[in-house]
Amino acid sequence: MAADVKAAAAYREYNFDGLVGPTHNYGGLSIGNVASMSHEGAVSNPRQAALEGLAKMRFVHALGVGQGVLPPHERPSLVTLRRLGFAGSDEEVLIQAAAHSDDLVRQVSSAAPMWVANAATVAPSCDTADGLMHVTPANLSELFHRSIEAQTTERVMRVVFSDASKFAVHAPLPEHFADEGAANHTRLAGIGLAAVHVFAWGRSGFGETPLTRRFPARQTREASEALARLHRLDPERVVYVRQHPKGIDAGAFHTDVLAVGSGGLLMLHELAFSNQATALARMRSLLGASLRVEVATEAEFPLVDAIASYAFNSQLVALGDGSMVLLAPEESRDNPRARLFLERVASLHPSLRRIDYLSLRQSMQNGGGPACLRLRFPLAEAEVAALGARILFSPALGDELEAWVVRHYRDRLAPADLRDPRLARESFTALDELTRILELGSIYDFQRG
Ligand code: SUG
Repeated sequence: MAADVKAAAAYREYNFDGLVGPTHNYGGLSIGNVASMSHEGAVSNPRQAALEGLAKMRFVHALGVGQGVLPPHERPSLVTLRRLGFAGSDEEVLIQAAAHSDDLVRQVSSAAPMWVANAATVAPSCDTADGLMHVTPANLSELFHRSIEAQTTERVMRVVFSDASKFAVHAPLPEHFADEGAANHTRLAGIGLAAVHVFAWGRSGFGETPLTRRFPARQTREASEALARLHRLDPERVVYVRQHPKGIDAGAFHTDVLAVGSGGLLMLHELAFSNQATALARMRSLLGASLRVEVATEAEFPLVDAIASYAFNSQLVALGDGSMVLLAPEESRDNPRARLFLERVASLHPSLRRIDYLSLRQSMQNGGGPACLRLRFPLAEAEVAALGARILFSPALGDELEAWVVRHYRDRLAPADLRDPRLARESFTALDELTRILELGSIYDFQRG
């Protein structure tokens, strides 16, 4: 283990962000996600959404932090409609589905794959028993519009992490083991100590009376346990913790709505986890003094403000010199309680060099903040060299992607527009071109005949 710990210093964190797709819209599809529910039916601006996401990637890259990009999925998902019995040409399939149910068309048109914190769970090779980096695409089986993401995610992961001597890409878990990916997983690491993996879950998959009253819990405990096993993590350095039912009922459908951690710093709300004191004691016993924990009490920072502002959905990014920057959504600058809390944490941690506030309004209105838009991969240099496709961000790639967005994306989309076969055609044309820009090959069903 000591050798592994030493090697961990040679790893660099890459944040892979999901590119927003051309059908970004407000479908009101996510029960328990307050922003999604309250923006149902609003007119969206897919072009602005994608440009906001690219501006974030550019910003993080300019900080000297590793940055990658993951593609949107094809939407509308005609392959899903065909599985449901709609037949004929692409146009006929969509028209028939629209005549049958507007709701179904919204479900298969969501651009939700942009929130790649839910795409998969990752274990870096320095933490695994076989020395491979492990990644498991999330089945997202709790909500229909997200359950149709896993197959494309797996295809993308198999292109990017194709080198089997370095990477293990697993199949998504069986659907009953509802899994929402890295949004419920935190890797903490102190200096000179092996990392600790914290897996949070909201319910058991096997016959438990729900503890939440208002909203469903998404992640199952059994999925978290399976991920730790599949990823060959040291069971002694895994901590399981239950999402607090009160937090879920207030709108914290994923752990990253009430907690964020990186390296030796963990920030969380007192209602993030139900057995919080025990879980924190275990983390402290594993990481010793190198773990710093900042808890916001309900009195200091009420749940309602935490969820509206998404302050805990900030990204904590490590700079090369060991200091960190906190990337928060603008909504937490504008919420006085959120801002005070973040400033308090920064004042106590000199290594937290600054707080930057990012404009991500389009994504935020669907409940997706900075942390939702990214999936973290700590990678060794040789692993970076082995990545497939052209997915590492550079200013030149950013320019190309921005021009591509401006060429193809609409600046106004109402839910009724999703019925329009022209939107589907525009999207597929754009995505076909994107696979050439990102050198991904034929990952989409419409390219595979
Ligand atoms: O699964 N919203 C996503 C937001 C995911 C946020 N991710 C993290 N917390 N990591 C969800 O609820 C809304 C789609 C709509 O309503 O149109 C949506 O799917």
